[in-house]
Amino acid sequence: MSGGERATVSPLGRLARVAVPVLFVTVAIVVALVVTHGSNEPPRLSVTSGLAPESAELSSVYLRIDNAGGTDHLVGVATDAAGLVDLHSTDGNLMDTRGKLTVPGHATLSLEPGGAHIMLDHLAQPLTAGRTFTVTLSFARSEPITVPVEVVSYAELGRRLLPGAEAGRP
Ligand SMILES: [Cu+2]
Repeated sequence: MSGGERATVSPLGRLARVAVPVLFVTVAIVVALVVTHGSNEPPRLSVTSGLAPESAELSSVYLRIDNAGGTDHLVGVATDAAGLVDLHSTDGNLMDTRGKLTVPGHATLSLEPGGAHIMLDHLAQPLTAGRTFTVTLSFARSEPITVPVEVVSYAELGRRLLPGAEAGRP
């Protein structure tokens, strides 16, 4: 009998069981919104000039995006040099087309051999060493940025992007 009474929950108790978690969730959401908004500082991007290996058909663009502000996303790339431009990530030999690449806040996004890169297909004309063209990068938050890209031989690309390997450092 007394056991049955202990199992009985009063209407107020039932309300508390529902209201307390709802209150906690509500507070958590509000705190999350305030924190998110508080850290929502504008991105401050600067982009290095790019390098592209010479090719008659298919090439890549490597460059570095430095961000002295809040997070942004690289959402598109345009160039007259190619009919098809994509953002790719590389996992081993696998290239995946990506819709966007995150540019972390107060950090650098490096597009480099073996990692994420801009893929150029259906080249308007063969890319020969010494040529330059431009790419325009579009971002979710920042204004578009146009930078020059220099076409170099694969050997030169290695020297410029992998100086450690060239110098024989461990
Ligand atoms: Cu690719």
